[in-house]
Amino acid sequence: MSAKTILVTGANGEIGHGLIDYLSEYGGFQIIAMDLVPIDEAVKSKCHRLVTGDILDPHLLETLSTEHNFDTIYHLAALLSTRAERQPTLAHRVNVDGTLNLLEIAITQSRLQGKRIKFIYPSSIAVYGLPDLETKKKAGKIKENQYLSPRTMYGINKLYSEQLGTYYANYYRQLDAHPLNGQIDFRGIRFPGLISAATLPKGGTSDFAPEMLHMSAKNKNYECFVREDTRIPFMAMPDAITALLKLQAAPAEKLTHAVYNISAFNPSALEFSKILKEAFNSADIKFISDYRRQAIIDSWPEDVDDTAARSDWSWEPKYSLDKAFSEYLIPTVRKKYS
Ligand code: AKB
Repeated sequence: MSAKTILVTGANGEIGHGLIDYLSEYGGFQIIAMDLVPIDEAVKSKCHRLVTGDILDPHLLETLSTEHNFDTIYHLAALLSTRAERQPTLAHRVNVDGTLNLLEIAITQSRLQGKRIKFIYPSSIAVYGLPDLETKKKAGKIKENQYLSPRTMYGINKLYSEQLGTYYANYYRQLDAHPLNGQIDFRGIRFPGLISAATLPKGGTSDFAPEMLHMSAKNKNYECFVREDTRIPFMAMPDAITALLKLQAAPAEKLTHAVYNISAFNPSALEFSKILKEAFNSADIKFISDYRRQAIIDSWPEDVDDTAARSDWSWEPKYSLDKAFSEYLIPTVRKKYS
């Protein structure tokens, strides 16, 4: 069987690295890795082709589309929540117009190949907007259709892009004599904060947890920018990669949603710091809340209800909180910085 060609945008990001590692280890895929800056050394050798370029450049995307037959597009490129607040118009261009360009390429590819193209999209808990802390506490695990009033440019971009994907999959050019809908198989996951032992995120607001981990492992002081009682859902990076692959592989007839919540654990920032202080005796973590970034995190849910993902495509995290720290995060960062 010939290798399936997979386009990965945002290949240098945290999810990009993990996904490329996994796909190349698993075998049977030709990975076309694309990023705004040259593809990192760590993943270079695992890809069939490296593309340095902008998802806002339709000419580049069209050229790529004439040169390859994509089976699946993992559209990972995005500006995360903190960076998007600082550069809102750029964020809108990258997060929305960039997604639109990729959806257009998926349509072109489906016409050229005469088949449905899978479009896998990482969305975020940032699509939710809880009005205040009391509501957040009371709401507990929230479902996919609740509290969809994002407060950030990034959350708005993600929610709208989910809807764009659903539109392209179901209603695109619906007035044409031969409408093109049904040619894209759009599937999304609303990720919680992700924690990788290998890489650090850039420009997110859930970054306090991975930063705390990496700074503690490096014996450096860390000033955490949220309050001790701050609680949002998190997940270990290997589970995030597994989730993308599982959703990609799920039979279409089993899917009841276009976009799914998934969750693994949700310690408070204080609980998180205690685990790290136990693992790294010299860890020095202070809580100095930045009220602006805190407000963003306070608008995100304490936890999400992932029942639909569990029942439709057997989502189940491998890493509970204890297991994530004892079997993945702590041993891997120790090795990384030793
Ligand atoms: C961010 O903090 O912006 C991201 C996210 C939760 O989507 N990590």
